[in-house]
Amino acid sequence: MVKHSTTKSRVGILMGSDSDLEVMQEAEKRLDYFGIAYETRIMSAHRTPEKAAKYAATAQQRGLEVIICGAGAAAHLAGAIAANTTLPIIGIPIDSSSLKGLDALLATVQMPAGIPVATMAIGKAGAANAGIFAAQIVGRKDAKVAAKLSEFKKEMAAGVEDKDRKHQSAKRSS
Ligand code: RP5
Repeated sequence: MVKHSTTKSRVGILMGSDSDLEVMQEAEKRLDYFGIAYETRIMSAHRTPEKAAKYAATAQQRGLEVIICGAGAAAHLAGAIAANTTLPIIGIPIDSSSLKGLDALLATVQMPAGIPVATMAIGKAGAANAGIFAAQIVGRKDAKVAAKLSEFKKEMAAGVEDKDRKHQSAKRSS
């Protein structure tokens, strides 16, 4: 599966298998919200190692600013991509195995010194945060994205205030 925007992609979203797609769509949704062009690709550190290495090695010259990698089980995708580029890499451990992502978390987070991977939480929350974190990186050079990030935080706070108001008034009327 390949998703191409009409404008040039600034973020790459990679996943080890199409079985990761439901989780990784949480990252896509956030990038859509912030209006950031991205491309989504399926490639694997184990099953298509040469393709993954080539993707990483050419990413910067193709205009990507950050790469999000999601993988489950013995998850080496984020580390393998980080090994072949100086772009910032965000890793998402996917809860696709019988160990429910704990294996992927340890494989993604325990990088040796010199090859950093910014590792998010396991599963959908991690994918959502990866999208937001990528926007924060892009937003350092893009005022429109930076403004949208501030707006996003305010909207989130307003949502919590609203829940609190509803909860208080439900308690009063019970
Ligand atoms: C990993 O193995 C993938 O990222 C996926 O989470 C997991 C299972 O892959 P499939 O067997 O569903 O293709 O490489």
